[in-house]
Amino acid sequence: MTQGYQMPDDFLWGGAVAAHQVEGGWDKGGKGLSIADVMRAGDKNTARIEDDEVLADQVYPNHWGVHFYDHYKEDIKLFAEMGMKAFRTSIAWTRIFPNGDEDVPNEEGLQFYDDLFDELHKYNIEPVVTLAHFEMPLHLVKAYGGFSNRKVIDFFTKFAEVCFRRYHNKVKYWMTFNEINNQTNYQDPHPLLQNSGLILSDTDNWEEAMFQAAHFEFVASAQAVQIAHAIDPRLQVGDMIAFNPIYPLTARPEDVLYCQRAMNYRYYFGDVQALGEYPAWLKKYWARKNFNLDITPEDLAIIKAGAVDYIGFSYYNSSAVKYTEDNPELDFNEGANDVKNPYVPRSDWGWQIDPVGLRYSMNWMTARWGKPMFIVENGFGAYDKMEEDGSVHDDYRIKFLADHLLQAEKAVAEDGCELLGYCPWSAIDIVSASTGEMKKRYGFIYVNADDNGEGDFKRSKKDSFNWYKQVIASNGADL
Ligand code: BGP
Repeated sequence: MTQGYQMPDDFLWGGAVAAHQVEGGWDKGGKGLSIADVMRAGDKNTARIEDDEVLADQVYPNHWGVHFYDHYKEDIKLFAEMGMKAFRTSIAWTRIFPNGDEDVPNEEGLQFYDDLFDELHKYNIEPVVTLAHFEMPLHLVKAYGGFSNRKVIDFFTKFAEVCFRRYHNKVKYWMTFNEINNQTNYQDPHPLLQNSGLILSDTDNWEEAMFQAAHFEFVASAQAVQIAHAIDPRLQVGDMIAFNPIYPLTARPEDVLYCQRAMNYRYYFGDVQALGEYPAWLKKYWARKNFNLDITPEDLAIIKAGAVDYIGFSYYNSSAVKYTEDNPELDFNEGANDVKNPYVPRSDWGWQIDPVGLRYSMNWMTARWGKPMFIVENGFGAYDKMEEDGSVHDDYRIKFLADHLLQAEKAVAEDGCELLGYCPWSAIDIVSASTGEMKKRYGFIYVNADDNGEGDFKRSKKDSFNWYKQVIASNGADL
């Protein structure tokens, strides 16, 4: 056992999932089709394949998830047994507005989340809710082009307002867009996975399209923050940033400068959402690239007035970069300058495992944004093996989580960073977002199902279940 630090008394120990990866019930309760519902499974380490409709002969893992839609009571009971004080999930936009552009929300969808939040409160578990976790209504993508279209701001803010009004007495902690900065990966072949619903084949300049869509999301997010505060000043609305620190491979000044630029590029999202302003370097960058973005003075005023209350972030890995001669302007150049860091190991999916990077990241964010933080994802995707007697010995996951938690606790106890809570990914095994696999498991609770949705979906406690129970009971001291 590792000796950790006790966290503050009101620390939110929890677990996280996202609606589309856990619920299933894709066509139940009046739900519409979301972009997640047309994503087929990929192979290991490959992106999922997006269709623009559901094809009869294909497999779509999000259609069943892990049947949480029908089994959430059983699962929440297990979360309570672990002692969880918080549970992060998302509201599937298409349960509330099946197409995204209706005038009236779907009551059956609203009722589902009322019941879910009530069930959590029965056990004193605080819901932590993301509004858009890779779940845009497919209709908004096909009919409007997703967030490339300014009109989609209004559809999102209407959805947000309906949720805040309905649930403000049940949900205090909100986030607007999950991992909003992951769209810097848009050259990857899975654009629909992200929140903005951009279809890259329709654009000849992916980068300009990305900046434009991100801008409309910033406006939508900042408006949502203001709406939440007007409805109920107790509400806390965060952004959600995928944080993986980028290191320079060496002390060569060009490597260090390149690294700084890569960090600026990847985390300007946090600058805009936390500080309410675009950084100066970015305006120069757009000018140099001749980008012509639709950004009005009114938009900038909304962004300024809608800064977030806290920084929600996911942390899985770190990366390293190296200057290359073919990039003399030191422009951010996705992938091309990424290199292996010789000092950190990698997971079976190639993700670099770096607990110390979490402490570094928390200090970096504190210095840059000066807001409380909330770790809303951190976890280890691995192949788990169920033994004959039903046990799962996931000591590698326990080690990963203990190592990371220790660093997070040091950031709080020794460095003075403010951390609201810790919701590791994932509370229970779910469908992988990037590959659609079930065999890439993250949970404390094993779900007996395979990549094709075969199995009885029975829940079993892994060793990490009991470990996390002890962590929570000791308030972080026994890791
Ligand atoms: C984040 C997402 C989650 C999640 C997690 C693990 O990017 O917010 O939805 O799934 O990463 O990723 P994966 O499932 O691809 O292993």
